Amino acid sequence: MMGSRARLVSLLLAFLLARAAEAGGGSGSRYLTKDERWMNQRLDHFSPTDHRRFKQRYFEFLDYHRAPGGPIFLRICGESACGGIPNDYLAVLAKKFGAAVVTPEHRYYGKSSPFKRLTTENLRFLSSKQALFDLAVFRQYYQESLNARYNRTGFDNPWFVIGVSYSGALSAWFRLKFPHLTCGSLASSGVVRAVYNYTAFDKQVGESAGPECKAVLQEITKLVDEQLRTDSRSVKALFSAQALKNDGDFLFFLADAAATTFQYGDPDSVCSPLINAKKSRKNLVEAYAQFVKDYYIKEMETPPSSYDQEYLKDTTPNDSSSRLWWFQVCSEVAFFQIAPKTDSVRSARIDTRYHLDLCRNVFGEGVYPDVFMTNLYYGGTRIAASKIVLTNGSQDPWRHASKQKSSKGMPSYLMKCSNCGHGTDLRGCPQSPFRIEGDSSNCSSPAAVNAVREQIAKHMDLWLSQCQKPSASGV
Ligand SMILES: *[C@@H]1O[C@H](CO)[C@@H](O)[C@H](O)[C@H]1NC(C)=O
Ligand SMILES: *[C@@H]1O[C@H](CO)[C@@H](O)[C@H](O)[C@H]1NC(C)=O
Ligand SMILES: *[C@@H]1O[C@H](CO)[C@@H](O)[C@H](O)[C@H]1NC(C)=O
Ligand SMILES: *[C@@H]1O[C@H](CO)[C@@H](O)[C@H](O)[C@H]1NC(C)=O
Ligand SMILES: CC(=O)N[C@H]1CO[C@H](CO)[C@@H](O)[C@@H]1O
Repeated sequence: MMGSRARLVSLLLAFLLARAAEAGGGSGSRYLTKDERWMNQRLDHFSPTDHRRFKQRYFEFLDYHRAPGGPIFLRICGESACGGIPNDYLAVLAKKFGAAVVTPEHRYYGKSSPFKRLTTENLRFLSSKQALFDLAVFRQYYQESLNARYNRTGFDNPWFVIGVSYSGALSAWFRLKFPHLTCGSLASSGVVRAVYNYTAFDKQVGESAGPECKAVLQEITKLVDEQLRTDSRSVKALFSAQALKNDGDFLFFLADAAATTFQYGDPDSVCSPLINAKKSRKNLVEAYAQFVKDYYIKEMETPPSSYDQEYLKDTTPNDSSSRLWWFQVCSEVAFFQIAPKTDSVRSARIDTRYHLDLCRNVFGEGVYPDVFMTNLYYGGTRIAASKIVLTNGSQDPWRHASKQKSSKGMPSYLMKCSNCGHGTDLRGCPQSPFRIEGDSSNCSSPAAVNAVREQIAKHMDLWLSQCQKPSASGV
């Protein structure tokens, strides 16, 4: 597949990992498997009259499975094409527990789209609620296919759901809505709380950068804002982003480029060159442009065009994930990464209006996120579930949308280190490029990460052993 590896990363895309793995090619060991399988999925789980179906892609990996009774890990794929099952820390856990790993692709993304044309009308079945029901149906389908393989009926293996980022939220919500279908859940950097004006994102970027780097980033923001007013063509050209006609799209692209480094545990890549430029009195905007071009555009393979609202309007794009995730943002979860009123790192022009205008421009009148209803449905941080382990990385701007306080049956762990970011428990440090088995040795505190991994394994062990096998009758 062509295109970016990190496109629209701070929209929360967890797919950096998958893309990085894909880009590696050849080696094969970056994926446990890439063998596609298919099931027939129901298009609308909530309509009594619409019985249409679509093809949903999935992957299975049985090499470590202690057959026939061993656990099954349902690794949830989120807001990106799902090209296989990555060989990250979950592989270590699967080996340890003798687990099978199965991964269905999220509806609409990658090869699992019910429609060729992604018009707003056709996107109406794209929601977390439909996706959760897909997972439940898949879980039953897969259990039955495994039973058929072992020539048995009514048997239920112990299941455990796992996800990172948006799929981390799905993992927690799956345990909430379908507790009879899983023994427990791991919600790694799981954004279980939909947030409308997500100012905490930018605040965390500033904190993760530290005072010196933050001050330089703020100075650059000021300079770019000025240059946009006087000569927007040349400042955009400096960043190879002249295609972005809308200043908001351009500023969002610039903000994301820096945020990505903190989110994925690589803060030096932006802070070192900028602090050096500041010390040697070099042109700061030029220094930032160099970083954006070398790191974000080239290394992370993020084309500026993926921020272009004109591109997002395309209903048959080469890479659909940006449009699809924006639809979920604009209809369900918002996470508008706006500038805080004071002391922001990003431009103050990235505000609520910018996001609402984008939603209307790209998807049409009437598409805006009802965050209140989303949190009413799932509970936000007051999610009333059990047997969910939540993990977060200290430098990750997304952790403020997760549940960072433990409560009964739902332990929450924070991994603290200078490069602990999004999904560090499964991905190690930095979180991109991809590390086989989520190597934690380059985390600034491997002990902090390994301690949380031990807790995950402990809870998995306990909850799998406590798992009530629901009787086959009645399901
Ligand atoms: C499957 O089970 C049935 C009923 O016990 C038995 O007759 C049949 O031989 C089994 N088939 C295989 C392939 O084990
Ligand atoms: C889409 O892919 C085709 C063929 O790979 C390419 O020629 C075209 O430029 C791409 N379009 C965009 C908008 O990236
Ligand atoms: C979000 O911020 C805007 C101002 O930027 C304000 O008008 C709006 O009321 C806020 N919405 C919520 C839900 O906090
Ligand atoms: C860890 O860091 C060292 C020193 O910077 C480097 O040589 C090594 O390749 C890194 N290991 C991984 C797995 O990234
Ligand atoms: C269990 C744990 O480490 N909880 C911490 C998570 O992070 C918040 C701060 O954001 C702390 O207050 C909690 O103690």
